[in-house]
Amino acid sequence: MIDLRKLTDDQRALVETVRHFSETALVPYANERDQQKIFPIDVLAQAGELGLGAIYTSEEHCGSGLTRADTAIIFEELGRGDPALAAYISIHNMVVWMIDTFGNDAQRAKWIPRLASMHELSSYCLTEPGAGSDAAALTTTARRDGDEYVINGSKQFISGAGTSRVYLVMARTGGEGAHGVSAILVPAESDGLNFGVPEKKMGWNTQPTRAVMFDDVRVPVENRLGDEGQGFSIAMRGLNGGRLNIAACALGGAQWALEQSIHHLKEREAFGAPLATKQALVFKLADMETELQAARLLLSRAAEALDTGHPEVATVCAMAKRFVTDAAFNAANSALQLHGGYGYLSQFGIERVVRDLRVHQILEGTNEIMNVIIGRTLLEE
Ligand code: FAD
Ligand code: 2MC
Repeated sequence: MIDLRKLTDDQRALVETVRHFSETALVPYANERDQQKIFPIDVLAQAGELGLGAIYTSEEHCGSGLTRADTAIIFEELGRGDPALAAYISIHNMVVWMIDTFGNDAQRAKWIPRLASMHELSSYCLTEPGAGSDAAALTTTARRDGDEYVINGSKQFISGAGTSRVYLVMARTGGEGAHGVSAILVPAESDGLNFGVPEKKMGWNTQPTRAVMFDDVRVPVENRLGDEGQGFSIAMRGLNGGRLNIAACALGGAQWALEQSIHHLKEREAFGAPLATKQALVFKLADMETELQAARLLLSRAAEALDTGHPEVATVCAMAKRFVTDAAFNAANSALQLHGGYGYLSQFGIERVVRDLRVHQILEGTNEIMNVIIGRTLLEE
């Protein structure tokens, strides 16, 4: 659990507000939303009213202007309530921050107020059917035609697709490799923009995942963020923070599963005494708590690296993403074991958290790719 004593007064107030939202608007409904595959956009609008649509976007441009350290705390609290929905809020925040950081005044004025309120939603479109981990191999093209780009190709696994009002699309405007990519905002109403059927998934059922197809989609050149060729770098810089948020959501889910396990071991009796009298089981709780505390420390160190512009920020964020999401999944899986057969039943919510957390080891860069990034830094001269 986040140690409230270590927080500033402002951070403590923030945690209390977000915790209340998480406990009232997310926890009680997470199981049903998972089972019915409900993406609760009304709840997202409530989150927007609390300032959760543009958490680390500057206040000057309608954001909440919070630090990445504050953001990690917020996503842990949201993740306690519903890791999958929290993760969608994280992806939306990543897009809004990218518009704020790399957009011009007109783009900020047009998009940020409506996205910050979460009455309108956004999606981040990097992955393609033929380019996942090797993202710089993407083949979706944006051909310049006068004052417009004509976009053709398809994106795979896009969170929020079909519901979002705007898609931030990484597309090829130049030659091969990372430097031929640009980041372009594509409004939902664009002609030629189509969506695949909602994917059937192991988890993350409280937000939709669909393919996005572009068939001669025309958007004005003014929809491009930054210069031509900067899109890959913009996408990666967005992901540094995104990886921390995704990790924080997983940490929150695991923390909730740990709390449920403590309660269960105290209440459940076997062999004439509560399970909490069995040292083997208490050792498991001790391991979970220790791993999660270590994860929280690494996460806060990486958030600080983003806040202070650490020169190796990409590597520090990769380490945190890898370690925290592995620790969180393992803790949630242990919680399932500690609950015995009840852990396997949907009504207790533990199996949902295990299913939801599994994908945090895969998306926003797989944990193997995080090791590629860390390994490269180790071998640099
Ligand atoms: P691959 O790249 O094919 O990898 C397959 C396996 O090979 C993995 O284990 C990988 O780690 C390993 N591997 C690949 N290369 C190496 C290497 N060099 N060294 C070692 N191991 C390697 N993408 C978006 O752009 N936007 C979204 O909103 C989004 N949401 C998603 C939501 C869900 C539910 C899912 C499942 C995915 C989402 N993604 C999204 C895509 C996600 O980022 C990719 O699935 C992920 O980056 C991995 O790409 P891939 O699936 O093509 O796997
Ligand atoms: N931060 C800042 N800049 C970065 C960066 C990072 N994390 N990663 C790469 N860059 C820059 C890099 O510095 C280089 O810039 P320059 O040439 O100007 O110096 C440029 O980007 C190209 O980088 P590389 O030369 O490292 O490119 P390469 O193709 O070798 O590998 C790799 C890049 C594997 C690290 C990248 O493709 C990657 O992160 N793959 C994982 C893909 C991914 O994370 N997908 C997530 C999709 S979103 C999602 O899942 C959601 C749920 C939203």
